[in-house]
Amino acid sequence: MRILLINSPYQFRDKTIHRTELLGLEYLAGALRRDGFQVFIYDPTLCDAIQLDSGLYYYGEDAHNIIGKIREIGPDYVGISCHYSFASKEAYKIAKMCKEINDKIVVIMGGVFVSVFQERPIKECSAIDYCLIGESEKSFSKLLTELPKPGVDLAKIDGLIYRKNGIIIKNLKCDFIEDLNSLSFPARDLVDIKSYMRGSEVKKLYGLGAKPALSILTSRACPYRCSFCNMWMSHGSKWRSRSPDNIISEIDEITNKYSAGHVFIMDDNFTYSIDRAKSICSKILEKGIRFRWNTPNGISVKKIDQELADLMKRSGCANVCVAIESGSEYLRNVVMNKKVSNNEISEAVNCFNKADIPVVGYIMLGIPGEDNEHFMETVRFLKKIRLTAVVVSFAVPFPGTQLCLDLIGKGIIESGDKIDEIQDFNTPIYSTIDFTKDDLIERKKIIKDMFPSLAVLEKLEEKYCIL
Ligand code: B12
Ligand code: SF4
Repeated sequence: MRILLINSPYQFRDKTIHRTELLGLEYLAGALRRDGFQVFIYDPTLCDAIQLDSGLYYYGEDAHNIIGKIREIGPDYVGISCHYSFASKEAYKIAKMCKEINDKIVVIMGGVFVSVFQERPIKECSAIDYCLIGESEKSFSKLLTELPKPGVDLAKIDGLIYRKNGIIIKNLKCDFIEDLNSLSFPARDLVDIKSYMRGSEVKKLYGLGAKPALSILTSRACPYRCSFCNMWMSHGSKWRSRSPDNIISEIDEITNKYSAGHVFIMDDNFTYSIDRAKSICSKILEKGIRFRWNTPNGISVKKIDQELADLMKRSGCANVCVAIESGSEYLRNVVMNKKVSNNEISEAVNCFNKADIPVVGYIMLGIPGEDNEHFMETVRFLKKIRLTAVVVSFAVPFPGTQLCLDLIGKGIIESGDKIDEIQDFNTPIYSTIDFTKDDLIERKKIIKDMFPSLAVLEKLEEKYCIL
């Protein structure tokens, strides 16, 4: 059986190159290959963006090339990965192309967009045969094994969405992989890995600029439930970890076989277990693996101590991103449910400062209930702690989140479909009771102007990085 996994092209207003490897597809490919399937990965976004008449940029190859590639591979099954609303229309086009090429091709869609919107893609696109919710290494393999069997019972497949007699049926997603060490490493040999590594060089993503970079996941999921976060819909609510030895073997592979000099740790909550984080850093030192790393997805600052910060530094950490969100404890903890005090944040930032690790603070504006006094609390707090730079975002009401429910409750948005309006991340998609969209944009600028741009990280990397 030939399985083709395709990443969705997308349209976006920003002309930025986001080329980091697709860990989700590489993990799926690794799992399917181990289970005996012949797997191919195709990422049509690995080309220059084209400006459309609408002013948006199209990130993807043209239909002719995509059709040519699908024909060339001749798959029995096509798995389309779609993470974002702004990629969904292009994902549907690929599903239709598959059916036009050969209506026997079975089309399956997965990724964060499916995990969040669940039945919506299969309702909106008749060319999609199946959707799988959330982490899918096990469920995808099971689906491919079961489908050819006569009298197959689809009700057994975890997180599957399918049609039966014209009705759409959704199986609950319950089964998450407990032993992450049992997974194959991402199948980096099935993609043009150098293109992703070059992408990282070109974009100088996340302040790690000097060397080709790859990504790694040392754990999955996060047990917290911040009001704006929907990661539990993809990866569940139980934090699951790989063992330090398993992680070190992959880092060894990334740095030796693929010659990456930088590693992005993409976990949802890398520092959930401080002892585990220390043990990973100690193992890197013990094995003498030399590379630079950082945590662009942000880390939780609960329980950070000086020993961890020092170990991070010595093992090659070039900078950290910490999730602060707001200087108002009321907003951060009561409204956003983050449960992190200003004191914990200040102490963690101090530990990183002492270890000479530059710290980027993530700030969020547009949370319902935020007024000017809360905003000023944020400004005052940011003046008190020693951050190197900040990233300021506008809150996005992802369906399934408390934030989305709160905004619907207050009559600010009508439904979770509001995120369909996102075409860039510099424009808020709603006004709050206290702030218009322009007020929010102005406040973002006030905070950004308090700090140097992220480019400062590249200079600091060269100045401070010991490896
Ligand atoms: C790495 C990453 C990126 C990378 C690459 C993304 C990519 N295409 O893989 C970069 C830096 C480019 C990126 C950019 C953005 N990202 Co991003 N990113 C992530 C991050 C941190 C990790 C993704 C990952 O590798 N996960 C680990 C793998 C194992 O999980 P996975 O990808 O979900 O794949 C599993 C399942 O989804 C499923 N699956 C996936 N594909 C398929 C396909 C089929 C057929 C099947 C059956 C199953 C399936 O099985 C996989 C294996 O278990 C996630 C957060 C997260 N923890 O997932 C955010 C996340 C996906 N990003 C997000 C966002 C918003 C963005 C940006 C829009 C941010 C911005 N401000 O610009 C941009 C988008 C620009 C773009 N289109 O490139 C959101 C999406 C939110 C949503 N839709 O609800 C997330 C969830 C973070 C968040 N909570 O806000 N991102
Ligand atoms: S700590 Fe991060 S991953 Fe966990 S719920 Fe909050 S935002 Fe989501």
